[in-house]
Amino acid sequence: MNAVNDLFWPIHQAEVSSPEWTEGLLARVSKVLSREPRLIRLPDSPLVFVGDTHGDWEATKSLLRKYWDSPTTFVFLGDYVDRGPNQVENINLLFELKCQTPERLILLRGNHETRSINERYGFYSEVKERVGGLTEAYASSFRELPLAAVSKHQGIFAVHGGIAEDLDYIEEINDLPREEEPENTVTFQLLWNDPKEKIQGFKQNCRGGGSRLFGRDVTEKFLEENHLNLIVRAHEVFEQGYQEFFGGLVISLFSCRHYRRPIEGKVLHIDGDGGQQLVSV
Ligand SMILES: [Mn+2]
Repeated sequence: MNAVNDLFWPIHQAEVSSPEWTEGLLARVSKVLSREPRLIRLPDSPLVFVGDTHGDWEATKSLLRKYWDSPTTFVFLGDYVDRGPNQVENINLLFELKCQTPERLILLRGNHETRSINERYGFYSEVKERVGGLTEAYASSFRELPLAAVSKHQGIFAVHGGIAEDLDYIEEINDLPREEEPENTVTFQLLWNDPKEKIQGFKQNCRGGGSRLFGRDVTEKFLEENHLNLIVRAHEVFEQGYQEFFGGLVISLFSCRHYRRPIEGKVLHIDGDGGQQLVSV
């Protein structure tokens, strides 16, 4: 296995943000991602789940360094770009590592890995300024990102937003189309939905666009029918970096440390015996 410093070497070079290098990287990663199913089956190794990073590549690097030398599989829950200080570095670093070690690093899609959102929240301005006209190439690579992951061994379902109204069994995720703009309602809701205490079923979400809030009853039903016991998701800012819902059936993570205000970013480490530990970034 490569030492982590070797893996980081290209990202320290000025040319990492050159249009030529980035263009090649995006072509390589698209090919790697296109071979992955929409629903990733996680290995029985220890796992570390990472919430939104939004351009906080210092957080990303520090996490990779912390767990790289242990046999840990990294599951990033999406939202790598927009808003933060080093968006191109953050996504390019993760994409380079994905190409080099595809099994160790699972990169799920967040709602920010979408053209219409990148046009509004800063990523495309950074891309145009730093790496030229590669917005189309980023959009094509984002289309290939898997939508969810499952650890049958640990009973964990991982997704950026949450469960979706018309999704009964997780295997159905493998039939969802690869779309640059998530128009399929199940795909959209996997990327956009939020858990909410004290509601029943699915309700309208103020995020709009067809996104929904989901309550405890539908969460319990989903977990039971899929023989799972925990949903790990991201997508919402919490100052302490995480929030539990429904008595611990859902854990929400936020792993970047500046998001309009300082945040204590957290990740969730699951050891081989299922022990859960929330760790500061
Ligand atoms: Mn999000």
